[in-house]
Formats: sequence, structure tokens, C-alpha cells
Amino acid sequence: SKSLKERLEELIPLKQEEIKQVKKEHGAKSLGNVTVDMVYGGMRGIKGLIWEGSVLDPEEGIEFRGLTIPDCRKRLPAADGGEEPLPEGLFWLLLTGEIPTKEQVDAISAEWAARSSIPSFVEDLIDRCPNTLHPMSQFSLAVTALQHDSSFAKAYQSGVNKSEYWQYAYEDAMDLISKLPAIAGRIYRNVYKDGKVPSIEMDKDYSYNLAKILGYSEDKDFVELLRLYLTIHSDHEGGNVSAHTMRLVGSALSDPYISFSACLNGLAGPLHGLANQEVVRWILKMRDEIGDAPSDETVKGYVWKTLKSGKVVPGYGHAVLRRTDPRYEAQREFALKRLPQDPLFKLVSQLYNIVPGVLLEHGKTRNPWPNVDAHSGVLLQHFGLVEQNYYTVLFGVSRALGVLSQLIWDRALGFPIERPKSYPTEMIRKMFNEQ
Ligand code: AMX
Repeated sequence: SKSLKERLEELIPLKQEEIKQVKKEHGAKSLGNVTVDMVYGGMRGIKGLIWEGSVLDPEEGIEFRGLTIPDCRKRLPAADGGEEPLPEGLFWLLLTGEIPTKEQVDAISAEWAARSSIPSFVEDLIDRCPNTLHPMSQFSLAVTALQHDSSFAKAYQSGVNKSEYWQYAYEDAMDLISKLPAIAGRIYRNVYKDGKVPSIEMDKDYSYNLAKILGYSEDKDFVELLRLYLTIHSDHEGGNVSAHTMRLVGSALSDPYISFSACLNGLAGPLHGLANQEVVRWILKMRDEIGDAPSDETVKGYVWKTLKSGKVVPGYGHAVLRRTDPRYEAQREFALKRLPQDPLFKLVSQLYNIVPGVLLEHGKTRNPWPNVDAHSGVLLQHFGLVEQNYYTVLFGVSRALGVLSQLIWDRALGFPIERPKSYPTEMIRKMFNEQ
């Protein structure tokens, strides 16, 4: 059967042709009106990006190339003896729009394992970071340093033809994804353990190897959790901070490493990926204050206290979604099946019953339902991965699959440098006062 790159090579001219047609037929049509409120409001609702891998419907949630999360859990290949989808398969799906065979997925696992080693200077760089430097900063710094070996940057310098850019972006993307477990694992071992980093096994899948390097591969349920986790955090269409940053920086033909490093810096913000760390911190604080079997009334009081002190309830709300995040639901199903008695999971479930009502009563939040981050940390806690500051690193490993697959397409489709128009407030006033 075909390799991923071979399949992509066949698909690219078809997509290029499709886009040519779409532009010819619909190029001059409007996608909607842009109001002044939208421009002041973080561009919410402005339809301004093309993103092939996934679409986020406010009511249905995320679809990866038309597949919902329950579809992916049913249809993407699982590991031998496992149930959850292998993220390798999701990467194939995101890139091609096609569901791979188990054989094709196994080939990706083997390729990622084979490309997994990192240069010794990057190891040294990570080892020299003080333990007090946030794991996300170490992550971003190490990814930037990997740029040393970027084939895209080298090809650009040597004057390669535009039509070949995607091939170098592809090689960098594959290398970068392959090296993330070694980087993420080293950071974890340095900051929280004795700094000894186990080696990757060439005949194992990506999630197993990441679990191994972190020190949790003996627990089969943890490995399964990681497969699910890496699948569901991968992509959330193009406008979220991490994805859009990747696209924007890449549009300057910055190579995949430095583009992804920028993406990670965006993911490290507390309103975005860092929310998973904030959620656990907030729940543990709640437990310290009101105990681990609080009444609903006491929990309600704690939620109100957070809101009244001018803080957000982490893990709730979303810029686009208007329902419980299907990524939350998938994790809840996992917990109900494998850790129903876990005391922190019980608190998470209790919050699920209480927080939406409080947020509705509070009346500000457009979406009172939980997002992906309301659940992920508690699952990791259950398996002993209790270091909250580390959680966003795992989110980042997963996000690489989504944003790098799109970056390959960006280069294949020859997308231009991004450059939206901006105005100062004074010009907005003049524009309309003079009418
Ligand atoms: N708790 C309290 N207030 C909230 C809230 C929450 N969970 N979610 C939204 N609000 C408030 C906003 O702060 C805003 O208040 P303001 O008018 O005083 O500025 C108001 O409700 C309206 O906001 P919105 O339109 O509902 O949301 P948004 O699109 O501006 O922001 C998000 C979306 C996710 C940043 C916001 O819901 C939030 O801060 N949630 C908590 C942090 C979080 O869980 N982030 C993770 C999101 C998922 C991800 O990216 N990983």
C-alpha cells in the first residue's frame, strides 16, 4: 500500500485544481459582513481563514475531515488489544481526508520511532534549564533549537522551487512530531524526576513511547488514555490561538519548527491551553477548602466565590462551542468506564451538574458548558501524573498533529503571507461620523 507521502503527492494536484475552480466560480462572493464590534471583539465570527483538517460547529462540536470524535473512536485503527484510536491514524486522516488501514498506521508508528532522536545540543539545552522554568517555556525553546536541522529552511536558502516547498515542510513535520516525545519526556524527567530518560522502542506506537518516556507505560489504561488524549486535542479548526499563530508565522515561510514554537507560546496562555493546569489547581483548592465530599450547595458557593472575585471558572465556556465539548464527553466516558470511583472524577462530575447553572445565573458567559480542559487534568492525576504545570505540554504534543498537517497543506497550496487590514480607533470614528 501507499505511504503517506505518496498519497499526499497524488492528492495535492487535485486540491490545487479544486481551489482554482472554487476561486473561479465563487471568488468574488461575500462570506459575510464585518462589523466594528467584530473587529473590537477579537475578530469573533469573521470568516477569514481556510483550514482543511477540521471544522468546529457550535452545536455539533469538532469534526476531523467530517468525522466526529465518536466516529474517530469507532473508525480509526486501535492498537492491538486496545480500543482507543491511535493518533497516527488521526494524523493520516487530517492530512488526506482518508481513514488509514492498520498497516498504514503501523508504518507511521515505525517511521516516527525511527526519526525520534534529538541532537545532543538540544538535550544539553533542556538539561541546563532551571527546574523553575515553566515546562511550556522549555518545550518552546527546545522546539526552536531543533530548527538547526530544518530541511525547509535549508531548501529555501538553496533556492528551491516553490512547488517543492511542501515536501520539505512534510519532512520537517514528520521529524518534529517524531522528536516531541524525546523533548517532552526529557523536560518531565528533569523537572519532576531524576533526569534519567528511558529510550524509545522502535516497534511500539507513539503514545506507548511517550508513556514510556514519562514513566507510565506499564499501566495499559494510561497508554490508552494517552492515545485518546493525543487524538482529541490535535485540531480545533483554524482560528484558535495556537492554530492561527502557527498559520500566521508559517505564512512568512518561517520553517515548521519556529512556526510550531510560536504555536506553543500561544497554547501556553491561561485562556487557551494552560486552562488544563488551571482547572486541576482550582479543583484541588476547592477540595482543600470544602473537603472531598462537599454538598452541592457548598460547591455552588465555591463557584460563586470564584466569579465574585473577578476570575473565570477554568474549563468552562468557549469562543465557538455552545454545548458540552465532545472532547469533554469522550474523556468522561473514559473515566466512567475505567475510573468511576476516583474521588477527583466525582468532584468533576459534581461540578458538571452545578457550574453551568451558576454561569447561566451569572449571565455573562455565552457558553456555560465545560470544554476539553475541564476533564483532562483529572484523568492524568488518577494515573499519578500529578504535576499540573506539565499538562499543557501534552496538549502541545497533540496539537502538533493538527497544525503541522495544515502547515504542509499551506505550503502545498501556496497560501500567501497573511496581512489583514487594521485601523486606529480615530479612523473608525471618522469613517462613520462623516457619513
Ligand atoms: N467563567 C467566568 N466568566 C466567563 C467564563 C468562565 N468560564 N467564560 C466566559 N466568561 C465571561 C468572559 O470573561 C466575558 O466577560 P467580560 O464581558 O467581562 O469580558 C463574558 O463571559 C463573555 O465571554 P464569552 O463570549 O462567553 O467567551 P469568549 O469567547 O470571550 O472567551 C473563553 C472564551 C474560553 C476564553 C472563556 O470562556 C474563558 O475564559 N473560559 C475559562 C478559561 C478556559 O477554560 N479556557 C480554555 C478554552 C479551551 C481551550 O482553548 N483550550
